[in-house]
Amino acid sequence: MVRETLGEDAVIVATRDEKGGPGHGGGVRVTAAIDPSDYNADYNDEMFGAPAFETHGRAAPSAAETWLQYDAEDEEAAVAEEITDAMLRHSVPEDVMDQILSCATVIGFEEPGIALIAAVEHLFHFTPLPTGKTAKAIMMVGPPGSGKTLAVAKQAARAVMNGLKVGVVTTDTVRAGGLEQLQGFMKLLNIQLVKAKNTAELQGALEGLRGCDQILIDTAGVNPFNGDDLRGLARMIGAGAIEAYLVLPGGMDSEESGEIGRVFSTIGVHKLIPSRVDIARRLGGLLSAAHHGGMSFAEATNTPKVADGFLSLNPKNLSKLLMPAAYRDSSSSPGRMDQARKGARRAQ
Ligand SMILES: Nc1nc2c(ncn2[C@@H]2O[C@H](COP(=O)(O)OP(=O)(O)OP(=O)(O)O)[C@@H](O)[C@H]2O)c(=O)[nH]1
Ligand SMILES: [Mg+2]
Repeated sequence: MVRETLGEDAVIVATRDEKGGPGHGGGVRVTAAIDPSDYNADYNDEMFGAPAFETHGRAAPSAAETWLQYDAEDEEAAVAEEITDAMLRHSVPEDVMDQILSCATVIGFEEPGIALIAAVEHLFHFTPLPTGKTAKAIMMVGPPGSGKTLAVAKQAARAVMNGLKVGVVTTDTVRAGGLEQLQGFMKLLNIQLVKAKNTAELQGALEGLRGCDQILIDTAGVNPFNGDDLRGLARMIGAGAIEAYLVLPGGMDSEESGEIGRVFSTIGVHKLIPSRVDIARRLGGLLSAAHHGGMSFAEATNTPKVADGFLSLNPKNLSKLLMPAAYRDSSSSPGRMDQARKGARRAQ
């Protein structure tokens, strides 16, 4: 019925059972939307008259009240609408948006902020970078210029501050300037930088740093769509006990980021460090990378300064990045967080 009324591109944003409807003691309220660019004026206006109002980029017909209702008071629809707006602003790809929306709708909170936290908690995983001694070396990988070296420096600085013995290796030995940049950071931290230009040298370096609490590995940027680059990196990851983290900037095209996430996951990268979230207006690409690569969010970088460290990521922080307005008044009420957690579990 929605398609008949609004055209093929209409989407159902929310549905709700209504008590006391005509005939059978109940009914279903459906809230649907279309993009204004998809609105077929001739077709729709002929049937229902021109749209009575526009709601943040979506139009709804005015005369479909018999079965299709838009009610500004309808909290559930308002929740779905606010989350939809945020997802559209961040260019979240449709498949991820659908999952977030249906999850938020199933959970059924009255507040968009809480519903989004619950949906994010249900759909994504979060594994912060280790802050203590680790059995596996931490390797930063990703496309050129994504923020790998800065992430290594931030992690090294934090580990040194925590009193850990840190070893740092770089496999980025060819590119002009690559080495000097990290060497500069490491000098400040009083860490000797070890160079490894191939898998055998990396194995030797890991062996030599066995006594360290944490070993960090910086790598050269790779083209995710180049088989040789990818195979070379896969060999490096397989050189020893290594956990690889994909460092990927926000603000990239969502489809592109999703594909990059998927490609890196095929070579055993299952953790994601979003970078440059301070200079990105659209974070949909990061959700897409995590979703399509089956990756867990580690921590993010949101400053170019080593000493500022990472931005921790959890369902609440990520939701705040996506929809800041929803959290301005609600601060961090622990009761609400519990509610969101229960909701996420219910959805499971
Ligand atoms: N504002 C801001 N700048 C960042 C962030 N992460 C990285 N940068 C900057 O982005 C640039 C590239 O960062 P690098 O850490 O050198 O990136 P990379 O992945 O090591 O680059 P390649 O080794 O060339 O592949 C540097 O100027 C960083 O300071 C961030 O979270 N916020
Ligand atoms: Mg680098």
